[in-house]
Amino acid sequence: MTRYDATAIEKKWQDKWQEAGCFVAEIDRARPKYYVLEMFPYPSGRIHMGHVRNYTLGDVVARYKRAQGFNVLHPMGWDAFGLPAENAAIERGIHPAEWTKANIDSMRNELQRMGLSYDWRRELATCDADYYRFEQKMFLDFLQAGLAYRKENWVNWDPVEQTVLANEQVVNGCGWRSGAPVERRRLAQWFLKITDYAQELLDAIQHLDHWPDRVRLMQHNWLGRSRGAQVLFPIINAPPGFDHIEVFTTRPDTLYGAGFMAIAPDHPLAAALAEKNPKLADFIAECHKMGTSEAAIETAEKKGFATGLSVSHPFDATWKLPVYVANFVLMEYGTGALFGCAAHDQRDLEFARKYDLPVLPVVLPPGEAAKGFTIGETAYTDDGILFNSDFMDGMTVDAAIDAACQRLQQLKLGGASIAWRIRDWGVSRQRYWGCPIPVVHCESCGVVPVPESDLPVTLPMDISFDKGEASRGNPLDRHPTWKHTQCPKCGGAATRETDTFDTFFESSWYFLRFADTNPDQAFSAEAIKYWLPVDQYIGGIEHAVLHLLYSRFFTRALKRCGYLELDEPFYGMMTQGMVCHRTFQDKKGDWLFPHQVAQQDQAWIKQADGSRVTPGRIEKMSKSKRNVIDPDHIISNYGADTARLFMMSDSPPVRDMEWTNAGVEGARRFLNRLYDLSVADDARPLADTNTKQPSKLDDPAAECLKATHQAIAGITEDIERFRFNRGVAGLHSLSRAITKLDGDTPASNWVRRFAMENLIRLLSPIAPHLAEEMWHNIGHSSLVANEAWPVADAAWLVSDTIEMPIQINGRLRDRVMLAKDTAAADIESQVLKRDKVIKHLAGKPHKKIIIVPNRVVNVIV
Ligand code: ANZ
Ligand code: ZN
Repeated sequence: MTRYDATAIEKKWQDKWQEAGCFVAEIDRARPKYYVLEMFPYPSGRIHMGHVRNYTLGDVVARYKRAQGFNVLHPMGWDAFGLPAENAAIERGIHPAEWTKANIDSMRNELQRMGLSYDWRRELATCDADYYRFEQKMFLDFLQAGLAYRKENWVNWDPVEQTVLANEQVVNGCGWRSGAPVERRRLAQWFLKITDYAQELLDAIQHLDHWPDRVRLMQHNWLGRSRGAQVLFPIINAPPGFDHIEVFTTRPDTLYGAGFMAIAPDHPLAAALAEKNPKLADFIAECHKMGTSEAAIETAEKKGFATGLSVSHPFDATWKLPVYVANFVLMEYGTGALFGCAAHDQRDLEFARKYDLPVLPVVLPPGEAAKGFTIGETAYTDDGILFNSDFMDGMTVDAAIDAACQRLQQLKLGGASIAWRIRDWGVSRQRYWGCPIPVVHCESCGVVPVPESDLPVTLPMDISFDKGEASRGNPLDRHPTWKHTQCPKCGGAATRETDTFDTFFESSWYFLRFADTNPDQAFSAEAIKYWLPVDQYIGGIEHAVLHLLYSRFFTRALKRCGYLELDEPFYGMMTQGMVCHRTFQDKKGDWLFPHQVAQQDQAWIKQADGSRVTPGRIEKMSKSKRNVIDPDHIISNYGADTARLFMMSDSPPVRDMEWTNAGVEGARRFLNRLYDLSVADDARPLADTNTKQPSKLDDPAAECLKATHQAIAGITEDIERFRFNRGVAGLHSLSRAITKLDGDTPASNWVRRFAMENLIRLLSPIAPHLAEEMWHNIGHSSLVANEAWPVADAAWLVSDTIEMPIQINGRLRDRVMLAKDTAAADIESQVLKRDKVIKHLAGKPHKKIIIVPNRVVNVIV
């Protein structure tokens, strides 16, 4: 067996594609467009197997669609702002820009070695001012449109790092890097009004038919629409400035089961009471030590502080309820206050037992008698019939909710209402390596937007990341001169905003920028109209909520500001599974890299000293457990095509896959076999490229021809449905059929060529370099990358095909393969289209066509 030289041929064909400009995309209204996009990477320095899988998936789709005749846009760029660059600066003294640029260069090189069909002219890095200048302008437009605002907010504050942490960066109440207990602080931050679009974003999920259901559900839950009621509880002994507490409830039906009121520690009423009550102030301070995330609040012990205040019940003014400040009430949800109904809410039940508050059941489970029904350790949260509830007695929960809302409205103490779980998007980060927020702060004018003509506001390059206390907090803020500027409005001294944007800001519109490389404009409406939406987006499930939701919002916000006419940016979405590998530990329990381990007999051993290795579970590749395989190593040893093929052959894209040595070896062996098939063999030659199909096929040739058409149909369907692993199995079958076809006859030689050419076309999206080499080996000077996708002849797909002789005036002139029992009308039209028939008719009209079913066709002239 020949071993083809992957390194040599892969580089050669990459250069040829480049020379021929195969993947350059330009607007061409004569062809349908197809925009395929993989989530762009953070330039961490090296690609990992997750990238290889993601980008191979996208490349297979892109190459396939191109062959199908689509005008394909397939771009790549870099999500280049972010924290790791600053950490590198702190740890290694290298400037974030330099570190990022070097990483981009090496990762670009790695991606190019994979032979991905990108239009590299459209490459972008979000840290370039030529990119972020446009988003500064967008932000100014958002400000003008009322879509961006500044507000004080509670944040997670890392006292060591001197920075705000996202909820996800708080682990067990401590900063993920510093390990210091997180504090809560009030900080003025910039927000984007995603809540304005909550209903629209929710409604539109319904129409995202080409998205995974799981992602749609996650977005649905993240938006978190709750229907319920808003209720006013008059305060009996109210401090000045307050007269009622407003709550949001999903269960107004349970109002007669109310046992207490609870308000958030950050509720204005709590703050007012704390001014005169030091114990309450202490309690609130303690609550603030807890993180702000929902998870932190869910898991913390429920605690309350009795304020001494009471409210009266909206349905019965003589009924008093005590008011608590409670650590489980979020200021950011609903109205920051709730009424507790212990019988029908588990959290309220625990709270009531702890503080000895009444437990009053008002919903009766089906089949229970009202008399003797009590609540033990579990609240009853299901449907039932109302009791102990005056005008609602006997109603179902749904009917009672409506009745309660009506009554509240009559009493002018509330009514039906909706609450959302989603909050406005806080985009401020106290970081250097991000896009500067283009506003200045002026003593006399307040917050003033930077005039458009002064954009971009660029980052200063002379920035210090010295170790030590001085390096904490935002280096931009400590820069000696950068922030000092003039107020654009009054000309007085002013300071620049030193917060930079959350990096999700950049990734919320990069797919729009890819459509247009114009240096003067973020993108033209025309380019967006042609290329967008992205037809197929591919990436990790970890972005199911934030990135995808922010992008959907951003597109709508840009529409409102007149940038484009588009609502949904991503028509099709695919989330790929993870690349996994077995984990290994040595005798000391240290993790080992797979390349340090060998398999001997039935056991695993350490290569260095033969000592025993304990194999662990098959898990997602991760540096911490060292179960990683370096893509570069695989590409150098086996070639990119092998890596690509193995990625596609193992399992369907949405599922996790296990990377194994045996799998890679198998992929490489298969490619070697295919290569061999393309090398000239005197005993099994290929017909010349322009040979016509022989009129008669012997059985083995017909069988191979049938296998070819079946492979074309099957693999096309598999790629359409992202069943790439099945498509690879189809390639295996076709290669077996070709191998089986022996002999040197006109029929076999013709079929052999036909089968080989189609095999190569079908292989080309997955193993594009080898496909080019094989195409060249069988005598073509064109590029398969430019070849059209084959179409199967339906006649060969039916399991029962027959060969029908065609006679013209009783003389045999041609033969045609037809499905058994093909309808007479179909036979007629197929026969009359055939070259030989047309030739023999010589322009004369036929008088009639006699068909003997499944036997013979006779055309009478
Ligand atoms: C009374 C009640 C009775 C409630 C009952 C539930 C069951 P969802 O469904 O997630 O929207 N709530 C309201 N505001 C809150 C806040 N700021 N922090 C914490 N909890 C709050 O949750 C709505 C329910 O969560 C509301 O309905 C309220 O408790 C509580 F048998 O009101 B309910
Ligand atoms: Zn001013």
